[in-house]
Amino acid sequence: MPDPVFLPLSTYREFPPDEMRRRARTFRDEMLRRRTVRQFSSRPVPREIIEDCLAVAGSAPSGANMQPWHFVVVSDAQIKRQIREAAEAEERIFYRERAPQEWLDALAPLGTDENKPYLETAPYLIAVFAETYSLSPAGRKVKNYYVTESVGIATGLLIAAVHTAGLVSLTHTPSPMGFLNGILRRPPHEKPFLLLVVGYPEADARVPAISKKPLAEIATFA
Ligand code: IYR
Repeated sequence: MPDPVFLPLSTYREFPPDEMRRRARTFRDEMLRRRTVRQFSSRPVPREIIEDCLAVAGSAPSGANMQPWHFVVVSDAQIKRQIREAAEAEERIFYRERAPQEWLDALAPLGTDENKPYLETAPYLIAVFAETYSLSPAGRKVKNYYVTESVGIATGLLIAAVHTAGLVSLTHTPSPMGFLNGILRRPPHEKPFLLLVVGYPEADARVPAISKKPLAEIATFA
């Protein structure tokens, strides 16, 4: 093994405490405005916006820096239709047969059902894949570590970037979603992680009356 190479931490910026407070608060307020949306406009979104958001996702920390993710950005109407049809087929079975009553009860406040028109309406579907292993340039299998954690973090950053850009997203998890490998021609060692629907909200979009837990409920200071 070659010796590790270290470089100066040239990208770090320290801020005076007041500015740090202001920045943390500003980001908090910005992120607390984020809502998951299920009514999308078909208004187009420039591809560069999506590229920048994906670069943010790709900046995520990952196990041994393996970056075990792959993002497929779908804007083609035919592929979107194929994805909608396959997702709705799975969801029909989910809502009518697979989901236990307890799960259906938990979903009731969201008002979701098997119809997923946004999979065709929204300008972009970003399919996030998790690479169970990577391939070296020579085509050899390289083990990945903490794949779920890594891809989850990258997806979180992607959602934050999309929101910061002024767009909305929906984390959609048709279950099972193996059909994405077929439609998007991804190899079997790439597991579909979720589908992020991205675009502008419909002009009269409505969101469920749900809220986030307060800080005291989600955090403890020891
Ligand atoms: N995948 C289904 C059901 C669903 C499940 C959970 I957990 C949600 O938070 C929302 C929906 C669907 O997309 O409708």
